[in-house]
Amino acid sequence: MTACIYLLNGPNMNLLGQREPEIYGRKTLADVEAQCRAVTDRHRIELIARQTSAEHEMVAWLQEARQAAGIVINPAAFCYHGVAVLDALKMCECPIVEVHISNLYRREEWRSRSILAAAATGVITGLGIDGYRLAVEHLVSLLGRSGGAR
Ligand code: CA2
Repeated sequence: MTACIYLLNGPNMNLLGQREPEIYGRKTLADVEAQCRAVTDRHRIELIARQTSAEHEMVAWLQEARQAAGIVINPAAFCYHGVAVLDALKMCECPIVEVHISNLYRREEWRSRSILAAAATGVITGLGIDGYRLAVEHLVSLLGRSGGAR
């Protein structure tokens, strides 16, 4: 069976590259996906990339991803109030990397209080869109080591 990594983005991330470029840069979500897919293709891993602004949809995708090889998620604003997303993340059996494009610790204090971070295996924040690719590379390396256990 082909291993599969989920790349999930939360509310408003469809506008990446079009809004607040001074914070989030000018690359789009399609660019993010292409960079991640370049890694997964090289390792013959399937990449499922999705974005939603609806919490129930994110929850459904996390349930679907429970036994994937790994999840890379930029939950965006869900990380501040998405209790249903938190519960769904806790049900996942695979490693999870929470990614934020901006450095949450250099911004408003409230932005650094992700309620989801404790459910993630690790968090990457402030490395721009490179963070997504690095997260995928990490998940791929885990697969090589142990078959993807958390
Ligand atoms: O830095 C990140 O990746 C964020 O997760 C982006 C979220 C923000 O709420 C977090 O604090 C940090 C979403 C920002 C608003 O949506 C935008 C999406 C694309 C471009 C500009 C804004």
